Amino acid sequence: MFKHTIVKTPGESYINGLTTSDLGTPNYEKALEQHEAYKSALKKCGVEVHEMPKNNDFPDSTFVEDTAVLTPEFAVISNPGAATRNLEIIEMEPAIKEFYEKYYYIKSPGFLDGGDVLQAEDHFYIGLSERTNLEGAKQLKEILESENYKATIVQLEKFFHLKTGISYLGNQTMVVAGEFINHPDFESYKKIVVPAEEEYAANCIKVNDYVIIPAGYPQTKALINDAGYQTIELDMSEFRKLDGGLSCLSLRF
Ligand code: CIR
Repeated sequence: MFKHTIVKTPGESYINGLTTSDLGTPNYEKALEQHEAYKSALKKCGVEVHEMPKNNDFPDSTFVEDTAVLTPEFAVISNPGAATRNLEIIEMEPAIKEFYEKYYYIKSPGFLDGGDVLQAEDHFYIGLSERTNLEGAKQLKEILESENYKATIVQLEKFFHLKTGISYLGNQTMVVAGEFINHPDFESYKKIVVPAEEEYAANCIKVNDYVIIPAGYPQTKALINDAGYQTIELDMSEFRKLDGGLSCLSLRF
């Protein structure tokens, strides 16, 4: 069970954040409303929501997931791979230290975004992407193995971050899209296969008794419900415009 989450309010500069999508400029007011709804959904899932204040120096800093990897026993402060995001960790580090006594760091020349790290029970999958390099992935693998977790490094082909295309729902069940549908590293899991036209819905989060999914993906919702999970749908339009998904907006521990 998760007890805590950390989120960060988007600042007005959010509209200038990084993106590879052509979905247009986010509407700041709408992003704030969607962020409020996200916090309410987390609370419905029974977790405490610790909110960090906005920081307009870092347009993408509402995507807190990329700054750390958290386990029940220790925290790893990441070394985000985008130059404009790297210093987000300066504010995140003290926030995380309020909850953890044991922490590690990913250090240059290793780079790693938390969005490239997926935990399935005691096994972590670490994606190699535009943001996470082999050196960063190896550092994390070594940390995790020293703490008795398993770790597998996965080369991404098309997805932005590992978790853009795959989520873990517990009970050995993965939600998979695109290159992960038949990926050998995930062969042993039960799979909920996201149809190509609903690929964005592959980034969903299981928070205690609910799976939070993006609104507007009825086939994926039905598949997740049929597998026995209760869902909460959230409009994510303004975060999607900057390549963000549900997992990116919080650290859960
Ligand atoms: C970025 O390019 O870093 C942000 N615009 C989106 C980050 C999304 N984070 C995530 O998938 N974990």
